[in-house]
Amino acid sequence: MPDIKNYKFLNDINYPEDLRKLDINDLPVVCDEVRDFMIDTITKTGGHFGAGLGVVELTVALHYVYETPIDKLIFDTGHQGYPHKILTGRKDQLHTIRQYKGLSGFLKRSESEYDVFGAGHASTSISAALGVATARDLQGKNFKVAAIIGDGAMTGGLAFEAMNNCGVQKRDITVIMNDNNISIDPNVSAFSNYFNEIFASPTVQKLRGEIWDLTGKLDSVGDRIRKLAARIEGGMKTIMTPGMLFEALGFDYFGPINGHNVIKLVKMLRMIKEIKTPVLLHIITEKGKGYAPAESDYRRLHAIGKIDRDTGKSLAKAPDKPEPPLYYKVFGQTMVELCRMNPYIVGVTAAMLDGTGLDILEREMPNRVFDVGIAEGHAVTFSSGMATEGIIPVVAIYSTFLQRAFDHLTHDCSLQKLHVVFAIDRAGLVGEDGATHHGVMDIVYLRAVPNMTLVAPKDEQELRDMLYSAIFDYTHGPVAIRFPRGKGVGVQLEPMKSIPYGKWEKLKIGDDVAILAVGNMVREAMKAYEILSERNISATVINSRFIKPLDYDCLEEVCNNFTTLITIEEGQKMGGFGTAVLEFLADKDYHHIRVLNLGIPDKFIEQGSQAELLREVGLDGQSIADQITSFLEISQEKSIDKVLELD
Ligand SMILES: Cc1ncc(C[n+]2csc(CCOP(=O)(O)OP(=O)(O)O)c2C)c(N)n1
Repeated sequence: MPDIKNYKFLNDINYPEDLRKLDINDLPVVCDEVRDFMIDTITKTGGHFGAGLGVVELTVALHYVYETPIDKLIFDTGHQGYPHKILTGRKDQLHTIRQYKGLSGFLKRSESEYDVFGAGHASTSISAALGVATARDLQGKNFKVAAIIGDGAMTGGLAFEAMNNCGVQKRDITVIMNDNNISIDPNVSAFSNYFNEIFASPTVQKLRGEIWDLTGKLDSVGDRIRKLAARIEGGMKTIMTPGMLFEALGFDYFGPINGHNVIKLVKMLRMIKEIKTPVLLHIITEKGKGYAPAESDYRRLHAIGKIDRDTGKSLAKAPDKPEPPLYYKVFGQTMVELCRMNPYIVGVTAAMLDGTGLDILEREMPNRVFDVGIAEGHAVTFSSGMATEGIIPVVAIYSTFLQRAFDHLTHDCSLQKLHVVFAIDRAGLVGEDGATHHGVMDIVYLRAVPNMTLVAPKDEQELRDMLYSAIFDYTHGPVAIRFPRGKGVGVQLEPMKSIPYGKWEKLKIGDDVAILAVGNMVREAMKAYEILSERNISATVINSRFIKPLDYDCLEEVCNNFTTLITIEEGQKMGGFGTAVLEFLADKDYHHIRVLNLGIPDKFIEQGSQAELLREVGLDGQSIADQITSFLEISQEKSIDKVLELD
């Protein structure tokens, strides 16, 4: 464990009860210390950064006012949970965050009783909080429930569904909206535009100042002022808040207040805590607060690798030779080329402009990119609508987040055979973000959808070719292209060409075993091929780039020439590509063929580097070669046993 500085308060704060022993006037120093500790640790280890720095005061105030863990705090998304972890028994382990066997970068019930509800995907907190509040009331228990949600997460439909339901149920629940106007990229929502316009008004600025002063004096002047404050708040609602919206949803709205004034926050939270019906507290914060490089470059410092604390510059060593490009950058650049070829192509993202590489297209052709906010379901149905009118949408969504849009891609897109192209990035094990973010379900759920074509490139050039083919050739319905997080293979990029529909590619010809590998696993299969060759095992390696439809001709040929097949995919094994091959063998009565399916086992995989995790699940070249070797030995023993039985 690295040395922890000599802080005035933080060294003695291990749990919120330690915090609650302090005087309210000590809290600003506590906040400075929490912030300093977080900056010190995370600049050395890497991790989510800007969001946590922005909620230091809020987190301190919440744990000070609420009796956690009896009172329940439910943080949305979880990437802002670092100060919460520091205050809830995990300060000494913060340096392990996002590492193999270390702390999760998000909130996780199994990690701490203070993590009331696990998170990683956005917009769930209000739903979950309402569930907790309902369970409390059903059991006649007595505690407070607060959901903490960012303005970005507020753009997700689930947040609105939950707010709507809160208004009907009228339970004792508090929603704290942390408004920093930033999602990862600048937040895109009519809602946040509305706030911005309101806050720009001079009248509102003046009223805001007055209400802040009043709330600052609440403790000393007591009930009379509290009532006056409430009256002024009431008056302000109609002038300066989206009062109508929140009122219609059944919430009492308070704010906006300065989310970096911890003392005022405490006073406001104490007042709100007394209210027994749905309350929404709107606080204004700054992402990256207190760390100059993060304040000025919130995009880059949303999540960081190891950086120099003083300059904010990356400490990653520059590579000795040029490295292969990142898949998502190749995607973004290819989209520019494609959009230049055809005016009907557009890119669609759900709040991940930078992350998907569509920022590259946006810079070249801003009117050809649509960022719809954290709204994956909407992104898909919106794209389906465009497709009915002849636009060719390329929807770029990470595999893990596309899970949100399953009904949309089934009911709205595939059922109507609409030509929408899905660019499914971060498919496979993503590494440090862990279980909430691995993209390991998409093969399973996409191959079950009629009319869907599902492909996976073996390298970055094949990604380009697949995009080209999906847009110009495979026009009879939706096409999904899954590709991994990280660097390509390093092949020379060349002009795009068509890939024949439904055709696999033989890469190596051997006699002992046939390996059918999907996407990123082709690279590992080729490594395994080399190791197997040294063991005198000769393998055929096939780039099984079409997951749906399978290449039935090639599969037939393989079945007629081999008695041992290996399938490899970086996705859940249960119901995935390997299962598709087994279904084929069963349908065609190829009972003599022994199959080894390699993929992700039936459990959630935690965080670590991609290499560590591939090793853990046996999907790196070495492990693949070892598993094939022992499988072949077993096969051989079995066939000898069979011969003996016959004798
Ligand atoms: C369903 C889903 N889509 C996308 C993401 C990726 N994502 C992580 S944080 C984030 C922005 C959240 O913005 P906000 O709620 O305002 O929190 P802030 O970081 O500004 O504190 C996004 C889009 C996600 N976590 N979940």
